[in-house]
Amino acid sequence: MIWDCGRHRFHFPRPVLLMGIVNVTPDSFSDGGRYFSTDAAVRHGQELVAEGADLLDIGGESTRPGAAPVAEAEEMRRVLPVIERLAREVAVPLSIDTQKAAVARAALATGATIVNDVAANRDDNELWPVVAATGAGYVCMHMLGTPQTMQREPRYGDVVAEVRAFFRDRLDRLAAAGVRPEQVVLDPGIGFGKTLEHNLELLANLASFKNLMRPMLLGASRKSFLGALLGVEIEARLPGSLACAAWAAQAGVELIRTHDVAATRQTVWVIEALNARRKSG
Ligand code: HH2
Repeated sequence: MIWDCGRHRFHFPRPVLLMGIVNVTPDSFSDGGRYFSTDAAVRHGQELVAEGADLLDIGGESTRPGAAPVAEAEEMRRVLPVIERLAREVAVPLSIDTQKAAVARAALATGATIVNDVAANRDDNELWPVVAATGAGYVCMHMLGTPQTMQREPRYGDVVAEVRAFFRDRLDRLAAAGVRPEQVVLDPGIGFGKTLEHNLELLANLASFKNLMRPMLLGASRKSFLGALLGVEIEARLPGSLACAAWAAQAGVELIRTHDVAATRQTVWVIEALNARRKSG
């Protein structure tokens, strides 16, 4: 399997790819405000690469439940200088975490090669022509509703079946919009319109998305379902986040989005070293 992201290309199977998170926001749920200046964000990106990040995901708008939407010009003001500098200073592919076509277009022109779309559930998805025209990589994430509405009593009949049907539908629509399947990575969107039970069901059944024949991305890092499950605040969610990373790596997930690259790198290395020595039968 291949993932094409502009001038970068990944071949699978290969060791799990770690996507390090660079939030250039004042209000992100776990690290809001810490990397809000361009300098701090760039430095953080460099540190994550030194820790072993294979990609960086740069976002200028928080998607936490109830987050205030950010105007297009402000989002660009936050992320473009960071992307411009990181594109010069690190060798790994850069992803833009945005819901806006204009921000995606500008980010790709500035040095990003992947669009991370948490709003892939929108019917009027204006990002797709941008992704088709540029050949960028595309992360297609499942969300129920919008960040403003998603945690208001989310309901599913069978969350795993519904997310799988969503992926199938989006792969068809993306192809119709001119986005090649090789550009697409699928993400079940942990915490985006899901209860604790929904998140656990999705995690427990990650392997059931494998037959869609596209790489999978998982973002569970420090998320509130871990707080609900374990009764711990954000600063104490690393062990739970690493358990999810180990579980995902074992289930064959190709990309893990994380705030804690060094610790996640160690975790997946152990899983990979053990899998490489497993005797069949
Ligand atoms: N989670 C967050 C943001 N973007 N993108 C993908 N593809 N998958 C995810 O699970 C995902 C995502 C939320 O995490 P974070 O960026 O730390 O917080 P915030 O949105 O508050 O900035």
